[in-house]
Amino acid sequence: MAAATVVDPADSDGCTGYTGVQNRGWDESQLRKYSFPTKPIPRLSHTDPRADILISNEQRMLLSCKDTERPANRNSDTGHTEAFLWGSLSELSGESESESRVYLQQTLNDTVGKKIVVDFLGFNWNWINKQQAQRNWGQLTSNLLLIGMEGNVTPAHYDEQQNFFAQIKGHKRCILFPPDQFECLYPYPVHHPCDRQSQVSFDNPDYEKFPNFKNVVGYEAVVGPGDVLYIPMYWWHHIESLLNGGVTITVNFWYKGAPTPKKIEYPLRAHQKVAIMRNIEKMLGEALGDPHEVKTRFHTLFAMQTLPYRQCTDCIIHT
Ligand SMILES: O=C(O)CCC(=O)C(=O)O
Repeated sequence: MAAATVVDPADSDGCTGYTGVQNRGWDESQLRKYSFPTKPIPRLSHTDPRADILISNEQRMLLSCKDTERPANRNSDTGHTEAFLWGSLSELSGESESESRVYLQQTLNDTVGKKIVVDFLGFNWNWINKQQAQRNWGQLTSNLLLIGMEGNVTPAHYDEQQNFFAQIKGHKRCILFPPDQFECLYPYPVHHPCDRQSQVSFDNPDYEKFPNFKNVVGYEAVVGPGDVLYIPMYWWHHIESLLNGGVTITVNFWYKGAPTPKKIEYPLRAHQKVAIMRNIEKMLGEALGDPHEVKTRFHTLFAMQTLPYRQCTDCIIHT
């Protein structure tokens, strides 16, 4: 079994992993324990030119942008904003005394309340608009407001959009995996309701069913108020609100990726291969008229790929 999560002080990019143990507002005991190793996600100031390079290369990175956004719980003159957020959360749960977990995930629009909208407008839009323009990303499709209880976990999944993940309150541990680890993470089929999510339970991995999970290596960071994590399109992410860390609040910014280049360059990149496989899976499901048949057809196809060519053609002729 692989070693437990490792957090090195610096990584190969030469950037600092964590900015120091003191005053970071959390400690290792608040992190869940997993069987796979991780490396730190580089942490840079949003004014550092190396940040631009990493984002351009679609590499995960954490921006310390204390002035990039003004968190909801800091911005209000009256302090009512936080109370308002709490109000929304307890209304949603309606059972604040019970054991059950609640996680409010609400698209930011003008129904969320004036104070939140005003806070949201205080974000450093110059910076983020510049990022969007420089990378030729498409439109900002949505912002999700996430208000969660301590210990909440969002299981590993990937999105087909670029994501700036802005932490407002509390701390979250984010473990990212690049698209080339697709084979280690065993996503559900595209027609499944859990499409884009890993089938592997991180708490109790079934290595018989998912043997390549033994090879998985993550990149991790704990984000706190004022941090913005760049989660590149197609990168897997597992996110947990720290144990005993109180309520967490995040706002993400989802952007459509840059348009596909007219001239495709080879070798293809890992995320392009994932996109191709998704399209094939979708098309096959539609053509067969039953997504459940996709698995059988794929098995037959792959079994044929492993046969010597002669045997393979015999098999076609005889059936
Ligand atoms: O913060 C979370 O719990 C999940 C957020 C997420 O998956 C995302 O922003 O894509």
